[in-house]
Amino acid sequence: MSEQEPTIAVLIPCLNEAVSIRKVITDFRSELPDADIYVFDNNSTDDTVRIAQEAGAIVCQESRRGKGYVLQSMFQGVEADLYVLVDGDDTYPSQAVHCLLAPVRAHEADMVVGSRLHKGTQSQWSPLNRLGNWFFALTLNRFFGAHLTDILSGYRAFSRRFVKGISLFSGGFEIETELTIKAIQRGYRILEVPVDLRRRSEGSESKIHLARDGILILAMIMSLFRDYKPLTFFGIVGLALSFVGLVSLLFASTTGNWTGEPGLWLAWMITSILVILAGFLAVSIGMVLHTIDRRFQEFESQIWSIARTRPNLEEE
Ligand SMILES: Nc1nc2c(ncn2[C@@H]2O[C@H](COP(=O)(O)OP(=O)(O)OP(=O)(O)O)[C@@H](O)[C@H]2O)c(=O)[nH]1
Ligand SMILES: [Mg+2]
Repeated sequence: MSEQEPTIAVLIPCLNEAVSIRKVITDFRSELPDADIYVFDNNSTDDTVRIAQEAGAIVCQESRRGKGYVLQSMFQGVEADLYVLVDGDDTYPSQAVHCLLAPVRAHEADMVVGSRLHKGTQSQWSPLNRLGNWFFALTLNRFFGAHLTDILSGYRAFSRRFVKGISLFSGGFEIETELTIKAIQRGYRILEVPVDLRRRSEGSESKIHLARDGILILAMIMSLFRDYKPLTFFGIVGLALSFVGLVSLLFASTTGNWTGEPGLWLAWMITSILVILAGFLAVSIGMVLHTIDRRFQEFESQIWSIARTRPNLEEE
């Protein structure tokens, strides 16, 4: 374990945030004077880059457009002991950074999330944003057995073990969902601390498109549910199909040929049987994927125990 003070990197994804970026950098500099502050830009067309450089941030460019790609680059490219992720739109309170970092410093958590919906918070939401966040948190909690209040927060602190150990593939705003689900599934310790969200300043524009990004977030929850819980996913689909097929078959066989057309009645019976078989097939696929998944988990855990013996991947 290192005797020295841990190094801290503040990571700020930024796209056209000239209105607020100077304040965000200055605020975090005064809270964490020794931290390195990185601004990851995506060819902003305003003065974001110039202002960030003037304010003393290390500015990096990401050619692939999207917050998800930017986070992937940050996690791969930035070296530190502790990491803070925060938006460049000055909607999160910099003073809360110590509460976010404390559990990671104390090795009590791998990811601390600044929750805008935690009990006691007074976040300034639009009603649609509040509803969307509540709905996605509820869906994710149901599917993955978690008890989180804010799965989409852009204000987080991470351990190095987390940042270098997690693999992310999302390109856009579904990245926080991927981050949260993978953290749950891989057994990382997640903590939430309350933070109050502020409104964006006058003249600063949101980059999120509620309908498009909402669909991407929901699709991310569903696809990771299928990947990480295949037996439950395909089991539900399979049982539903078998039930529908069975009801249809019972109806057709008990009422006789109500159509008057022998060909149509036969087609109905055959379709019902095929639907039942499709249900059985779905359950079988779920069982096979579940077994493969379990073997992969063992394989991954063995890889980690080998990796931990190498000094640069050792746990702090
Ligand atoms: N580099 C980069 N940053 C991005 C991109 N899209 C969004 N961001 C940044 O990611 C952060 C979050 O984006 P926001 O538009 O604030 O999204 P949000 O916080 O979910 O929504 P609002 O705060 O309500 O607007 C901001 O700092 C954006 O500038 C992108 O494509 N590239
Ligand atoms: Mg924001």
